[in-house]
Amino acid sequence: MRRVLRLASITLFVVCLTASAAFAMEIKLGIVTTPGSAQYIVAEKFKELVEERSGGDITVSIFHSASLGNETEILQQIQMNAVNMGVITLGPFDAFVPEVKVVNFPFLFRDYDHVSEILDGPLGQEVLDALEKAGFKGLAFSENGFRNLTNNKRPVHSVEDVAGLKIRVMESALHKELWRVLGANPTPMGWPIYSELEQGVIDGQENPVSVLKVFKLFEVQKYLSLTGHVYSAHIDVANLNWFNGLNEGVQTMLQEAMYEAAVHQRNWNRENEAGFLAELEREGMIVDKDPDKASFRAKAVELKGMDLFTRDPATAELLDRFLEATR
Ligand code: EAX
Repeated sequence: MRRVLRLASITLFVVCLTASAAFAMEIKLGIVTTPGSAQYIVAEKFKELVEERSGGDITVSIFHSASLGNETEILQQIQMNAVNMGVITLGPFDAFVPEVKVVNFPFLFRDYDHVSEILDGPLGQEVLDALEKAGFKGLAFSENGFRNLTNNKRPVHSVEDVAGLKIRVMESALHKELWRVLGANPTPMGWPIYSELEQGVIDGQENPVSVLKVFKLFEVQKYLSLTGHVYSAHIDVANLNWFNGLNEGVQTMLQEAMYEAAVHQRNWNRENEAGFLAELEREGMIVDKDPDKASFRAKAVELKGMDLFTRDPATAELLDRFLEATR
């Protein structure tokens, strides 16, 4: 009987192997930005690793440059599994899962090492797990980096200089409230925003230096202040049911490949940031490298007591623990 069972299990093993060799799958992955961008670098590395590790059985198709719509629309398509995966800026996740916004709390992290320590640890994992409520499997955090203010009206050194500036913000309640509290006139808009800046529909915007460089915003923005007010992550996600329906070996492979792709991209961003900044200066941007961050911070902390963070108890509680851990 033992032998029969053993034989049966070997046969099963061989059948499974054969089945997996014949297994072919296309993963559709959506991003809003263009080749060369932070999100694209994650997507490209993920594709390379998955195709290599699956011996070509799994292919990854990258839908980029907003061919699927803006980031909110891509998230909706991932929820319906019309698209399986995405590398999406954290801002637009607000509307789907309130807790996620704690990562965008202003002046939360000291520097990039601090970011990795927290987001690769248990608190980061809690944020990824919270996404399941909205039907997303959170796989990893990649990044745009620390966001900085640019505008065409005047140099901004302290928060008083922000008064009345018409600033484009991401489609996120947190970003809108933040810029209102800082004294600006915030206008939520999806990405891209080059022509709105060029036409002067808005005075300014805020993004990490990699974005200013890759999207040539230096052509349409004069003043840059290194405010570093919000750490801008992407969350690398999949449709939860689709992901859970894959066999365990494939799940592990995808999870590992996405984490490695994310770390690869974060390193790219961090290693290149000083070079990008030098290029922005060469292109003629007037850079304030040491703005009065304390003046920004003093106003930005008001967000903690606002509806945005107090309305949902889980969000308020998670923010407290993030603030405690990053103090
Ligand atoms: O990745 O919308 C934004 O400002 C994002 O940072 C943009 O998608 C660049």
